[in-house]
Amino acid sequence: MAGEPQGDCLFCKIATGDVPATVVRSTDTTVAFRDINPQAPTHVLVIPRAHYPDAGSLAAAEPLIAADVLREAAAVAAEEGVEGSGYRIVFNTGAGAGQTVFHAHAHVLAGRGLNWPPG
Ligand code: IU
Repeated sequence: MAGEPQGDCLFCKIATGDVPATVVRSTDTTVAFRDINPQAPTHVLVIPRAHYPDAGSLAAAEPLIAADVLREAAAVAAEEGVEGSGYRIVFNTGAGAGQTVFHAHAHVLAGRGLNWPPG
């Protein structure tokens, strides 16, 4: 069923605590944890606890939880002290765009120059 945990999904296991991660924030609907392979001094992932393969399918099925993910991304930036210098929220969607984990997640990136357009 849509949103249900998937046994083979790493981020579902991080959400339940079955796989360890460096969690920085947690709510009833979301978990934020440090990326294992950081691409910037601040690199935190925000995931919904519910399993959807990407941000678009999450927003279509659970718009309030999609909003929770965005609110938590901003809260991470505030906690990391990067609001003033700026930060980027990225949702890679599809393998062609670099998505490798098919459980919706926002990357929160900050702490270095962030070029535009992104690579
Ligand atoms: P992507 O947008 O699907 O490519 O992002 C997946 C991210 O998940 C990527 O930045 C990985 O470094 C990160 N990650 C992680 O933090 N912990 C893990 O065990 C695995 C991937 I696998």
